[in-house]
Amino acid sequence: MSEAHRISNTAQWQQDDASHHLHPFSDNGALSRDGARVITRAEGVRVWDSDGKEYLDAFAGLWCVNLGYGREELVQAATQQMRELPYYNLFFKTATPPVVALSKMLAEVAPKHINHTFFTGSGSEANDTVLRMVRRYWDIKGQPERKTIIGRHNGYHGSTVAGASLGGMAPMHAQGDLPIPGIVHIRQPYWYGEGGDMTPEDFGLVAAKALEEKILEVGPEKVAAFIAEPIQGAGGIIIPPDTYWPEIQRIVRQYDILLVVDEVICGFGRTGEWFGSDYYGLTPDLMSIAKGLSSGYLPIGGVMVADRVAEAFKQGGGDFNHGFTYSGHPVCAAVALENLRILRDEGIITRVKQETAPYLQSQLQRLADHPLVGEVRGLGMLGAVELVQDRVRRTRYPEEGRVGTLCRDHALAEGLILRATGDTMLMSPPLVITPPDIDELVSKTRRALDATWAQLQKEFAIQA
Ligand code: PXG
Repeated sequence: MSEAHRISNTAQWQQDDASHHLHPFSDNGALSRDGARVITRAEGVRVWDSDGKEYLDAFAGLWCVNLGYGREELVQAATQQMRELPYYNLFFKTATPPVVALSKMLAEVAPKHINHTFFTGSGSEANDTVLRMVRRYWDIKGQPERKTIIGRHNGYHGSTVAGASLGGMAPMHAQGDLPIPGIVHIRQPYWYGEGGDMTPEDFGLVAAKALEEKILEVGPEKVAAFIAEPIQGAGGIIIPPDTYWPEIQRIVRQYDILLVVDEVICGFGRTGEWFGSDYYGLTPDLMSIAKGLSSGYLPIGGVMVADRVAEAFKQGGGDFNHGFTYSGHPVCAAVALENLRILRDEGIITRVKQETAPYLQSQLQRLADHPLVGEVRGLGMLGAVELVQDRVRRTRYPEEGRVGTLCRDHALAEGLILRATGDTMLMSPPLVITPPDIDELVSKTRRALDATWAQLQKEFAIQA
């Protein structure tokens, strides 16, 4: 730690932060007044703030620290690569050893028909790359009129112009005249929120058929691709009914449009398989990756490319005029490679599938009888607890997001980090979380729900 950091303290950090730092996805005015929480260190599944308070990080940073914090092997991989070759680019017919090794290893763990990766610095850059690749692919194929990409309402594909446009987050579209032309959206497969009286199976088919309807509306000869997360993460851990993905897969095949699966959250073990596509038996043409690729230790993302698309690029002739200074940064690649090696050699994903995910899901279901809880849903190392005012009618409290924020703050006071999307509490813990940590996670969540419930009862008593 530098001298300046050692003599600093929480109040000073908060003041300097408020004076000089604009935070992502934050109300910076409110944050300046309240003061940011300053996180100073981490180990395993836990982080500590600048006052020494300990938190169980049930959110793995931001859906990304799959291996947990403090893995010395990753520090060593970075240090060694920094010494040997801290930077070189991949343009002008150049490669570096860590990038070659990482590309090979990714091909080994990905579905069989996917054997190439194009590297980026983040998930957003991956999805910007998707847009360029998809359109270039159809150019090469002699169908340049195929330009339109179909995404989903409430999907999240990043915060750059193309990423936010492919995503379907209305508050993001409202800032910056998005989406850009050539991107349209269909409904999400959110049974609890939108399925009404339908069975999940029937609703899954209805939500999938929306893709076919949109393809016919746009004109099949103009549609280039469909992009979706296997399970919507930031949108609220929306797990599609079992009928959804098989029908989507049928539709993209019938109309010969590219299937882009955004694996930024679901990739690298989150579902108990290497990829969400493995879990659902999908055959994507492109997969966006980031986050768990390096467990968040360094920024790296990419687009994994199926053989039919990679071959077109190789045979199609000419340059692909796209890339970043930090495409496949060697230090990030070395860390990602070590991260994947550990995930594989320690059998972490198998343990998730066979032991810890079933345990997490069974324990979470114990929260379903809480008076605040409308639905508990989860899959793999993903869990969501949806808070409602009326459990029978599935109605929410007024001012959507307020109760979720209350609950999140009560959880923080308990020493538990959860994320709230609207009034749904989300968790996505490191894959290395153990059964005793899961017990702690669930009991702290229950205490946060109790405290939120007590507060709401008090408010209603005063109003009555
Ligand atoms: N795709 C998906 C599915 C994501 O979840 C991105 C792409 C973009 O990745 P980068 O590395 O550019 O951030 C993401 C990122 C939230 C939240 O509040 C989620 C993300 C990012 C920021 C906030 O849940 N996911």
